Amino acid sequence: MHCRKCPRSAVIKMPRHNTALCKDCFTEFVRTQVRRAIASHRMFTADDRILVAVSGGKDSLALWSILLQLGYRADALYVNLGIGDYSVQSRQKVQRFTDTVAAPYRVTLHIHTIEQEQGAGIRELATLVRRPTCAACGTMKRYQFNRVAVERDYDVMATGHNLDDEAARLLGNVLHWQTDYLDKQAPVLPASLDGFAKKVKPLHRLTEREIAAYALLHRIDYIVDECPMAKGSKLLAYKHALNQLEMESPGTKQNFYLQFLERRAASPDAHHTMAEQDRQHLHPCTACGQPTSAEVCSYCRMMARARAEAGAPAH
Ligand code: Q46
Ligand code: ZN
Repeated sequence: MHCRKCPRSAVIKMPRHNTALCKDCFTEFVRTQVRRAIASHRMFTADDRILVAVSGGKDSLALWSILLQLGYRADALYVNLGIGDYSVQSRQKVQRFTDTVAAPYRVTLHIHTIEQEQGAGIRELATLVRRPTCAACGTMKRYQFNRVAVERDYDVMATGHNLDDEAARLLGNVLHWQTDYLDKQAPVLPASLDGFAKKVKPLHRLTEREIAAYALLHRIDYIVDECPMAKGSKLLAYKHALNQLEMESPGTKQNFYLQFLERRAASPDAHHTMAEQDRQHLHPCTACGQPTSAEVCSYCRMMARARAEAGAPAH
């Protein structure tokens, strides 16, 4: 099988683009998709300081590596969730990547360890506050990423969400007509008010398979196992369903998600409305100062409940 762009041998077949590419042409394809995402959604510029949320998985490490190679100033934050062996291994992968691939760029890796600061891992914390682990984890990660981005003065926070993640989330939101979530599902969430970091998803045009191939071809050593708490999640079921459709009809995922974005962008004042809504509904949490629509943010409520349940004095 030959590369469709040059005489070399192809290393990957890409049915959704009806093509096959060699390592160099595929690398260029991946970088072009990222550049396109950054430019068309005005995610950041070469002067901006970016904080990449890394988990040790292929998406976030590939994202960090691509941004550095494209010449962006990108540091990273790793939140250690304290989930047994999974967290031990993912922490090692992140550290190794920082010490090897990222080292020449003189980056900073920030680490937040939940067990150290909260006295328990995310599973124990979730049990204490009687919430599903992934819900508690989502609240925790959102809070810590936003806090570090704002406190350390980063211009923007980047996550490794890919096309499969976004299409699966869109499918879930559509199936349940979660219109509030649909409004918020964008590759860019603006820093609508003080205390809120701008959030971007530069990999949203690339599939999970393409990113895995990129990581493999560029010898990015990542944790292959999913977080054990992801087992049985709805999102995985939606991804599976979309993969079935994609096999039958290549391009389905991309059409579904990218056309959703195009249609929404065509509706007047889409982003303005989102920022405006935030300004109207959000104000500083009375406990920590981060933006929230309630008096006290969900993170502070969760931690207050954990302290109460553990019998420690709330503060
Ligand atoms: S890390 Fe956290 Fe995910 Fe693990 S506990 Fe659930 S939400 S599955 S992206
Ligand atoms: Zn708070």
